[in-house]
Amino acid sequence: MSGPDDTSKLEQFGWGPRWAALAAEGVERGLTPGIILRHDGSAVLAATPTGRQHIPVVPSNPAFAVGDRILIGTGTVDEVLHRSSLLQRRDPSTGTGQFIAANADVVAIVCGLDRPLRPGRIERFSTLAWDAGASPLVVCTKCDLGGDDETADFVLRAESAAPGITVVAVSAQTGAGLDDLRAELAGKTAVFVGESGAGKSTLLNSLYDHDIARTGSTRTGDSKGRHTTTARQLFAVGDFWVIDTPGVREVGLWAGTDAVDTAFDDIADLGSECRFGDCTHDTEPGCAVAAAIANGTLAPERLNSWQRLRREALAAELRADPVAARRANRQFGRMIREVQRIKGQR
Ligand SMILES: Nc1nc2c(ncn2[C@@H]2O[C@H](COP(=O)(O)OP(=O)(O)OP(=O)(O)O)[C@@H](O)[C@H]2O)c(=O)[nH]1
Ligand SMILES: [Mg+2]
Ligand SMILES: [Zn+2]
Repeated sequence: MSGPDDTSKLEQFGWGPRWAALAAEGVERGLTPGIILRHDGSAVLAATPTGRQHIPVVPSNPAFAVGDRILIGTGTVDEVLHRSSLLQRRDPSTGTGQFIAANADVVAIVCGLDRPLRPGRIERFSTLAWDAGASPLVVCTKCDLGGDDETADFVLRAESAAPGITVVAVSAQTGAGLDDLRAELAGKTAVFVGESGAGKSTLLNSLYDHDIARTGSTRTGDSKGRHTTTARQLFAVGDFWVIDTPGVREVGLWAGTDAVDTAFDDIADLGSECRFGDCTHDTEPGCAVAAAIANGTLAPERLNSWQRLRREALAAELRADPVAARRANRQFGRMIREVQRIKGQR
């Protein structure tokens, strides 16, 4: 029998002891725990102990995102439980932060081999991931379309855009690399981001081994997608979870400068050797970054991206409310990055 205390329907979507503890006090007050599975703007679909429930979004609700663990009162979202991460981007229409997903451990940046690799997107999404308090992961998909050399070159270019970040090459069509990806995601929640048509939903379906998400063909000629996925949605896929998202045209930065430095830790490391502590690596004497570019160990594009993203992050920081939670998330991002670095040294 399933009653309000039976959380097995929630566990299926990643509910566990941590969430039960955070929800306990609210549940005692008679609130129902839930997980937001889908957000359609005016309503959300939530998993609850008694099954799925559509909940209208009303202006007095706290802001929430797919993946959020919530407490439901009389048909409305009363509370959002403290998040472990929150992925946001700058909303191109309002210029402020827009929630993409909550409580994801991994931001999987999906790049299709049928289109040019855009390092700028990888840099932007990994910055957003660190800012969110999640780890970036690059997934190069549609590898069946390229030969071994082409795939290796694509992966190499992805690695240069995201030094130190894991890059997995897969094909949803042949199944190549899927087990590597499953191993990366085991026990975690990943949010799939990337251009429309990159192959996010198809990849989700192949990982699940059944069609659970709708996919669409790309335009012939330029391989552009048709914005098939229209809402963010959380899926349970065996021993991990995936939040599929609609492809976005623009990845506006809504992140702190700390997150930029975490994504560009090659520059941050070099920067610690500059003569001036606040060196902008522009025209200052004794600049270790300029020296690395001169001797060919750092690509000049890397510095250009860092400068551009830092300016954008600074603007976002000035606009954003400096809520303590965001700061805490960034510190968490730095910490996991540090742990990964130590692991990489072993
Ligand atoms: N050859 C090949 N084609 C693929 C692969 N993965 C996806 N595709 C094709 O790429 C097209 C777009 O795939 P989708 O999964 O809908 O792309 P999406 O990233 O979810 O796009 P949006 O929902 O619009 O953001 C479809 O025609 C897929 O069949 C793959 O591994 N190999
Ligand atoms: Mg899709
Ligand atoms: Zn410098």
